[in-house]
Amino acid sequence: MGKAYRANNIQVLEGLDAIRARPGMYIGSTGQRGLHHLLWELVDNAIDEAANGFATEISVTLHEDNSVTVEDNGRGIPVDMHEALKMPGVQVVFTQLHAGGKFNNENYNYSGGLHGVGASVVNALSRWLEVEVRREGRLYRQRFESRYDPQLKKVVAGKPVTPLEDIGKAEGTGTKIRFRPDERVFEDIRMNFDVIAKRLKELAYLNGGVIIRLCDERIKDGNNKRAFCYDGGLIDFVKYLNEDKNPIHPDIVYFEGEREGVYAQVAIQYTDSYTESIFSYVNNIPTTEGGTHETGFKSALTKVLNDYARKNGYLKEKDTNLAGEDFREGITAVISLKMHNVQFEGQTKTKLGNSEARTALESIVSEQFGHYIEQPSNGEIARIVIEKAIKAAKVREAARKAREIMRKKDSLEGASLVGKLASCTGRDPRLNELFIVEGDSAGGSAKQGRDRQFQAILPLRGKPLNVEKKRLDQVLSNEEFGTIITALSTGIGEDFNIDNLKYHKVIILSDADQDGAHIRAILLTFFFRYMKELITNGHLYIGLPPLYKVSNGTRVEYAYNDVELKQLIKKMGKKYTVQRYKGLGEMNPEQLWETTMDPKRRRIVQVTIEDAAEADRLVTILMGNKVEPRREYISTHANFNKTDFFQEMGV
Ligand code: 0RA
Repeated sequence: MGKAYRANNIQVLEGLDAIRARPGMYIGSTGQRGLHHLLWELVDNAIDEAANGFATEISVTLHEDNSVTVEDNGRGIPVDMHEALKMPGVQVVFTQLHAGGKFNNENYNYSGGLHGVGASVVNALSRWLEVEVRREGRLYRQRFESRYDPQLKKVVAGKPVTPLEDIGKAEGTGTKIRFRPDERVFEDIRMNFDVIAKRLKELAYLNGGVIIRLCDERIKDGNNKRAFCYDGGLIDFVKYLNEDKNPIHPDIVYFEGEREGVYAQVAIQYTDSYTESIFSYVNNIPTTEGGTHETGFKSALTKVLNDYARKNGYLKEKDTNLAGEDFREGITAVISLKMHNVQFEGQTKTKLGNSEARTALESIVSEQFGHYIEQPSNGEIARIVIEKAIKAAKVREAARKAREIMRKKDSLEGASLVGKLASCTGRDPRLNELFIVEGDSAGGSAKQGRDRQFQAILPLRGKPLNVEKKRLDQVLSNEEFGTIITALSTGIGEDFNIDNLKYHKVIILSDADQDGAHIRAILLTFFFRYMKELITNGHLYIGLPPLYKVSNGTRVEYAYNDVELKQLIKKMGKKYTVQRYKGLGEMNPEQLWETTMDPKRRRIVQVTIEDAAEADRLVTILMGNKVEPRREYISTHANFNKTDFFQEMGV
């Protein structure tokens, strides 16, 4: 082995060791999320190969030993010698940080900073990794391991334990990578079938025509395989999102275009719903917080439709233009961008910041959608959309008046409008908490049991209005929601301003029964539809009350689930009594404080939106007009316990 080679090697190993020293910097965390990032990294590379027209099929296999295989039928990673590094291309890709063609440009932030960091990161954080490449009629293989070195007294990451070997003849081309996440790095190395299936399905929609397979060999009951392939791409995505809604025109509008290095695809279909469902992606990454591309899309959509409405007599000379939000009532749209030098901003780094994306979308949508709508055969769609918007504008005006009245009432009656609200004395919103409590009796206990310095209580009487079936003006004039909106001070919908939020923790507290689950679902739907930022900024929580009280004369303890109950009973000894709480109202103020409100002892779960498109679909199914899909959904997801419920809802 020559001197130069050794020198090279040392440098390489230091690179991978740096990844192991700070995994969080490369994959975000060493929990479930970070673990799955390893897989996304490899899937991204394969998708890239497919998106560029070199691969048609990608498969992911979860093995019994928790290793994972990602295979594609692309060109295969190059096997020839890298001149400067004096090692085969394959070895470069797996041992050099940021190696590989797509990382040559430092600013080419392909995927938002967390994944897209290179196959070398996967190697560094794996116990072992094996790669097979089929190219030019031959099969090649190389293996890497992360082993403990007793001399160095540490694990040396991702070291090649074989050279790249020519195994023999082979047909076709492609890359197959199998890796075992290292249990010395990750809290748990078991990947989640549902999480992976959901993301692969999304990728199949975003990359129309690519066949993506998933097989979980750890599942033995037969239902362990999925295959996704959507020749219609975004068109099929919109169809899927609207499956349980009522479209008001049969054809899905689709167009694509490229400007200033931004390639954009857009699919649109309107339904009779009152909500706006726009989902955008940049390089296959969801931009949940929107950004410049959505802004450009919206402004062009508004302009094209206003121009058309005026030209075709829907708007008279004296009429003012319709507002953007009017043209977006009932819209379902997916926007997918491919571009370089992506800048992500916002609280959760899911907001696109590139200004060229705004101008590109403005230009593409104006031209293509303008052209589409001008076709005489599309006059019917134009009429339907514009008439819906005119109706929406009228309702918006009514809602504005309702809001006006509420504001006046507000300033006149001050706190008495929120008469039911027991506010707190502290004035720092960052420290303050608002409990939205089911029922007057629980509300009463909460008011007495709380720490009034930072905890405010808002009791809800009966079931609130199901907002999914209502228009904004009806939501605003509803007493329960009116009170919540006033208490939070943020405004709602387009007026929503997170800076005015009076309580940085908003905690929903409902009973652990069917009714409580329904009330919680309605409240989640309300926040999801009208105050999404409350969720994306991490302010919304669900409080978990205990299910059982166990006492044995001397001690009283609480159990929050059946497993805990069993453990408690064991601990308590022979003589004990168990009380099952049927509702929050059964607890006295002290008990409610101890079990559910005291920050030191309570259990609360933060509500998050992992996948906005899926969350939207589920909210529609669970809260919308169509009864059949809901029945079906509930019967196929029979295990409807509390925690499952909001996981299932996707929020
Ligand atoms: C660099 C160059 C070439 C292919 C790839 C990378 C490649 C990487 C991965 C990772 C997973 N699957 C992949 N497939 C291909 C092409 C070199 C050439 O043939 O010209």
